Amino acid sequence: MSTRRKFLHKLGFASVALVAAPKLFASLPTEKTNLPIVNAPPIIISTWSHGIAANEDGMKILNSGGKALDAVEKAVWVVEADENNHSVGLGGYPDATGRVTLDASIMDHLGNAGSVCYLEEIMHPISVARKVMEETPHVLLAGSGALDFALQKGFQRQNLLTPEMEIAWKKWAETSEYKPIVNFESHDTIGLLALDKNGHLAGSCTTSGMPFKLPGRVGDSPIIGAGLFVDGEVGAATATGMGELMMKTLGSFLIVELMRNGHSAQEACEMAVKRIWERYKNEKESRYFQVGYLALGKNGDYGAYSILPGFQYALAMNAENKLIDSDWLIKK
Ligand code: SD4
Repeated sequence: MSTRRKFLHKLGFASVALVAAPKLFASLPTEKTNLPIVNAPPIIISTWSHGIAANEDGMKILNSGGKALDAVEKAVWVVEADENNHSVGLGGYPDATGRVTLDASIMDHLGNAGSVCYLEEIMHPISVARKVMEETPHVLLAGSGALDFALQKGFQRQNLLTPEMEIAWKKWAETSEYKPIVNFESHDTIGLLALDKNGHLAGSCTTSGMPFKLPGRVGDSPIIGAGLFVDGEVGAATATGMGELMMKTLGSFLIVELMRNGHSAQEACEMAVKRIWERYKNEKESRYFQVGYLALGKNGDYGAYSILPGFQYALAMNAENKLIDSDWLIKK
């Protein structure tokens, strides 16, 4: 190629870059900051019926002018500490070997993130995740390293396997049939999103994962972008259900990106659910696949959608806190 042609060639690229620039800038987060308010903060949205109690605690913080980050951490404590909830913290189902292992993540409006996975013997993994976010240069600590870190930070070690869950595990162990299928009626991970009076978003997600999972299995909840994603300029999303499906599609990240590109929170949840279904519907056990997504925009727009019926979420705003049945995809 002649020098002149090389020059023109380069110039060609330069002009393409200039033409493309407005498009690139159009997708920058700042474009979303002036969206009209749909619902005024404070708002909290969370998964399942236990979300009602969690929202209530979180709203006490937000109504008194507290931060979304504090609300999303403290709100889920009530569920982590509830031994009657069998998918989160104390009283969670153990893995196939009888060990209760926990996954949790937290994000703030600045894009800071912290998470823990395969953590044992700590009742509030969400608070360990927050410490990872605020007091280490890392995002995710796993297993014994996460436990050592928690103990160093003053968390107390405690047995999380309740007598009831021990009996359930022993009964299961008689046949030890392992199916990585989550029945949609037995989900109860908590994912919770909050928008505070300053317009700041935050999110949290905490779980003991799938009952009798293979030892070492980690789900979507501690994976940033899968079980939780927050972009303070756009919106936040969280997930419950069969974690492998969210992990393979990075569903929470996808929802926030769809919102960034102009979709409502509801549309974004629906598109992320459809993405899963279109790709995995032909798998053998797909009739059992359940995923529920929640989304909350910086402007107070919210959405929820699941693959199968049965997903419920708790919405607190305008001095109300109510349980709502989500819409779903497979209607037949
Ligand atoms: C997981 N997503 O570990 C979690 C399970 C769940 O309600 O949401 N259960 O795959």
